[in-house]
Parts: sequence; structure tokens; C-alpha cells
Amino acid sequence: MNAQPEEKKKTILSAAQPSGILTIGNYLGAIRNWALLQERYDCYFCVADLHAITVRQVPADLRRRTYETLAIYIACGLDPEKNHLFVQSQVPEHAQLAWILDCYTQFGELSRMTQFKDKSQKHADNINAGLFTYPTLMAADILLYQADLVPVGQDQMQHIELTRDIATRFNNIYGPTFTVPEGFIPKTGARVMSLADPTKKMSKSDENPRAWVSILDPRDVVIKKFRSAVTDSGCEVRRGEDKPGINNLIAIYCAFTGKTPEDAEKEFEGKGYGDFKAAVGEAAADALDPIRTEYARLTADKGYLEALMKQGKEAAQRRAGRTLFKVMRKVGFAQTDGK
Ligand code: ATP
Ligand code: LTN
Repeated sequence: MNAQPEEKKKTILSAAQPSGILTIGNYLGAIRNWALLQERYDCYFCVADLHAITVRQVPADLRRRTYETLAIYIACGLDPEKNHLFVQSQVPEHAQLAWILDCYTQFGELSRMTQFKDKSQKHADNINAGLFTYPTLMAADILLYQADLVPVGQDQMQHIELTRDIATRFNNIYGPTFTVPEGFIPKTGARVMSLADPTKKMSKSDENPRAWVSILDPRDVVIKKFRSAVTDSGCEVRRGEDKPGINNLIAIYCAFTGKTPEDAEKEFEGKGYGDFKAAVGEAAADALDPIRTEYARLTADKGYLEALMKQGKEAAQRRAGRTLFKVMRKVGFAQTDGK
């Protein structure tokens, strides 16, 4: 009897920018789900340092955070033996494909991106070309690995739609070249809001440290930040259209405990915001404690992280190089080496 060929695993690619210490938004919206999917997919997770310089960075901080981000990935449960963990700038194919994709992306399409509009407003003194073409670099990240699935937070879905459009357009001109990827957002935690202004997304680069909780914040800080989270008028723990503060805290509580919003409302019936905020803080701190401990262990060994980077870079280049070669041939560039 012939053995059944083992079904080939589908591919995942995702990334986060080392533009600050990763927050519980990054964790609940993205990294936690990467860890849940790692067994079933062939996974590439990258530290998007090329993307980070679309906003001015202090070089020493950027370098340090690149190591920290890699260590956070592992501390959050990504097994470095089962996943390809790598740094974007160490795989030059990303920048090479991004240029080519720039030439298949319209000015109008990039102008409609809400992240570009938000960041242009926030950094009005530095609206650089990289900020504008950010989504084509992200499309290159994804398409180089022929990713089937891209697990991200809600805010990145527009970029994934654009990636799909670019891939489809390229395939229509040159024949099948890229896998057209699907976005994947979690049921809870896809859009964690700022604790200082719950109408805004929680963002690690927010200058107000009370706006975010970092994955590495010590227990007492986590609890204190939730205690001082901005809430709405009223005192009942109940969701409502005009209650962004409490909606956000209920969503965070459910994401950390696995409870439904209805259960949470029932649990805190007759109790006030104070009790509820304390419970959200405890739930978050319980989940973050083991991550912080593992992170401390990992960052004590820089050599280990460097060895992983090297291993990840080689695996990523093998895969990315094949796609780039194919693209360059299709576009019509003269090539002297075969792949
Ligand atoms: P920056 O503040 O530098 O723009 P960021 O905190 O928005 O960064 P990214 O590195 O751009 O984070 O995002 C990494 C991943 O985390 C992406 O998949 C993104 O969708 C997700 N993510 C970021 N912020 C949130 C959030 N508040 N809620 C849920 N998911 C989020
Ligand atoms: N743009 C993303 C980070 C990112 C990314 C990617 C996410 C860079 N490249 C590829 C998914 C796939 C962000 O979260 N701002």
C-alpha cells in the first residue's frame, strides 16, 4: 500500500515593528495568535526594523529593541525550533521586492491608507516617502514567502487588502506568481484601545506611557495602569455605544480570561468600576508574569539570540530568494545565475 504523501503545511508570515516595547495590544491582537497557529503552519515571523525607520529612531534604541522584540516573540511562546524568526533588514530581498511592487501600486491606493493618514498627522514634520510606501514593503514581506495566512490586529487589515490587490494584479499581468494571502484577526483583542483615550488604538509608540501596558511591565505597574484607565461617566460594568472606556476594559478582560462579555457583565453586576478595573489588572498581570520571567532569562544570553537571528536569516533568504528570482525573471531583468 502506498503511504499517503504528508499534506504540505500552509505558510504564515507576520511581523511587528521594534518601535517600542510591545504592548498587550500587540500581544492580544497578534503574537498570542501566532503562538496558537505555529503547530499547524510553516511560520515566518519577522522583526520589521525597516518599517520602524519610517518614523525617526534613535539608532542604539532601535538595535536594542530588535533583540528585545525577538526575545519577546520567544517569551510569548514562539518556539524558535519550529518557526523561522528573523530580522527584516538582514534579508535584503524585502527591500528589493518592495521596489518592484512600488511600480505596480498606484499613488491613489497608497493615499487612501488610514495608517498613512494617521501617521502623517502625528509626524507632520517628517512625512517621508517611506511612510507613504510602507504598505508595499509590507506586501513584499508577505508575498516573498508565498504566505497563505497573515495573522494581525484589525488595524492592518487594510494593508492586507492592498497586498491582495497587488498580488492579483501582478498575477494577472505575468501569470501565477504570488499566493494571494488571507488576513486573520482574533475574535477577542483585535483592537485594544488606549487606556488614556479609549477612542484611539493602543500603540507602543504613544508618548503617554499611561496609554499602554507593555508586555514587560511589572505586576504592580500593570495593576496601577488599569486602575487609572480612563472610563466613562456612569458606574455600571455594562457595554454601551457611548462607553468606549468600559467596552475596552471588558474586551481586554475577556481576551485574558476567555470569558464572554455577558459573563463579565454578570460577574460584576452590582459592583463598581473600581472592583472591575482591579480584576482586569489582575487578569492581565497573571498572563504577563511568566512571559516577563522567560524574557529575562532570554535576554541574559545575547549570543543565543544572535545565533537564532543568523539561523532565521538563512532560512528566510532561501525562501525569499526563490520568489524574488521568479519575479525578476517575469519582469524582464537579465539574470546570469539560476535558482
Ligand atoms: P506603532 O505604535 O509603532 O505604530 P503598533 O503598536 O501599532 O506600533 P505594530 O508593530 O505596528 O504595532 O503591530 C504589530 C502587530 O500588532 C500588528 O499585527 C498589529 O495589527 C497588532 N496591533 C498593534 N496595535 C494593536 C492594538 N491596539 N490592538 C490589537 N492589535 C494591535
Ligand atoms: N505593518 C505592520 C507590521 C508588519 C507586518 C508585516 C504585519 C510589517 N510587515 C507583514 C504583517 C505582515 C504593523 O503592524 N504596523
